[in-house]
Amino acid sequence: MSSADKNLSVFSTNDLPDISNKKFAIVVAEWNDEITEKLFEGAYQTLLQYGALAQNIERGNVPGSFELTLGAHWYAQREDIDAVIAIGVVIQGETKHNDYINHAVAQGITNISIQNNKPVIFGVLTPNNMEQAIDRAGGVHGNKGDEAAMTAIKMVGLKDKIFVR
Ligand code: RBF
Repeated sequence: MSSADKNLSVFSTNDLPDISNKKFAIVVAEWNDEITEKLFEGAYQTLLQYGALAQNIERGNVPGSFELTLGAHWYAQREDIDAVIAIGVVIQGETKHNDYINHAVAQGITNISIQNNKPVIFGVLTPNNMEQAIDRAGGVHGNKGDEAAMTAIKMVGLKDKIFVR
C-alpha cells in the first residue's frame, strides 16, 4: 500500500502487551498547533484505549519540531518512562527550512532512541501542504498520533518479549 492510501488509524492489534503499568511521555511541538493538538489527542486516546492509565501519561510542550529531539531525550533519560512519542508537523515546500528540521529530527530521534535504549517514536507529519496535514490529523487518512501511539505500544511489548524472561 502506498503511503498516500494508508489510513494511519487502522493497524493490526494482535498480541498487544499489557501496558497498564507502563509510562509514556508525549512531547508536542507548538508550531502548527491546530494540527499537533489533534495528533496529541489521537496519541493520548489510543494509549488509553489500549490499556495505559491516564496518570501514566505525561505531556511536555516544545516550541517547534526542531526542539523535539532534546525534549524527547530528557524524558527518555528518565528511568520510569518506558516510551516517548514526539509529535510535530513540518509543512514541506513552504521554506527550505523544512529539510533541515525534518532531517535533524528524524536523525535526532533515532539517536536518542538507541542511546536511551527505549522506543522514541517519530510522530512527525511531513506533508506538502496544510490540506495533507489535516487529512492525517483525524481526517480521511486517519491520525498520525494514533499510529505513533500504537507504534510505542508495540515497541514496548517487543522490548519486554526480548529482555523480560
Ligand atoms: N517548526 C515546526 O514544528 N514546523 C515547521 O513547519 C516549522 N517551520 C519553520 C520555518 C522557519 C523558517 C523557521 C525559522 C522555523 C520553523 N519551525 C518549524 C520552528 C523550528 O522547529 C524551531 O522551533 C525554531 O527554528 C527555533 O528557533
